[in-house]
Amino acid sequence: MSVRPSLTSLGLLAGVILLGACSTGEASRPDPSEPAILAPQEVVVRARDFLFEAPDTVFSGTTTFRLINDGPEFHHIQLVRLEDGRTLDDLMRHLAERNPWPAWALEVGGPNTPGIPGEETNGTLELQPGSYALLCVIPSPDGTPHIMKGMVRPLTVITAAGPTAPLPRADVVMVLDDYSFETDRPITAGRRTIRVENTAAQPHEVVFAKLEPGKTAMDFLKFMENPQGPPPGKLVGGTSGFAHGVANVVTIDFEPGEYALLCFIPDAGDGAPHFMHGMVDQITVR
Ligand SMILES: [Cu+2]
Repeated sequence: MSVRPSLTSLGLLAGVILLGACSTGEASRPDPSEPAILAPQEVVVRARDFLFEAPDTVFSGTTTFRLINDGPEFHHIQLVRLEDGRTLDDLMRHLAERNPWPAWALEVGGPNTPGIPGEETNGTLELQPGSYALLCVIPSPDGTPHIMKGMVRPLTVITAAGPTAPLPRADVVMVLDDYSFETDRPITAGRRTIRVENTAAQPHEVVFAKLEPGKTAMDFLKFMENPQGPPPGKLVGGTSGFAHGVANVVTIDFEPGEYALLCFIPDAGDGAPHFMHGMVDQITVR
């Protein structure tokens, strides 16, 4: 089946810091005159070859997905919002008939794969009430995307009763475009929260890989194509593909060193992964 660009993407991502609830230590009564400190809803998803363990229904509003990968293959959550009353069955039928990716399945991101099975990544985004699907479009070594091995799961989002949290405050804002990653300031060592936006018409993602000393982003890409010898880097987090107008917030523990930034989304024009169009970058974290 012809899975469109983001379906052959390899996404990745890491931990998100939540707004912690304020603890007074005393059994004090909430003061209605003070605004409540709201934390995002947290949804834990476990992935393994080849399925998701996840709730069927969650509330709308700001939601942190924590993805734990039990492996052994890499797995991410490519979240899509199904519009116009469409269902996951509709999407799978549409793709099985080799149609192009439908406009009614909007990519909204989600955490990309933890670097090593057993590790965890996070991604925070705003969910609107409606019908969603969790997909894993990372390919197996045999080239078959996991979505074709049954790694799909529906998710129903119902309206939250009260107010919901804002997106977590970001240390750095990153803007994705055709075909670039721009940040408003350098990413420094430590646990950093990054708000990622997409200003392009087509979906993009950002995948972070911590490079081994002396290795480059190109070394990492070559290894992904043909894994031989010791890995030149390690996937540490990022977003899955998301459309224009969507924001994802990710938190990653950055160590000093070199990092590769990668987008694997297939191009809307020629189908080549975006890194082939130059959407690959290397940054130094100090
Ligand atoms: Cu891209």
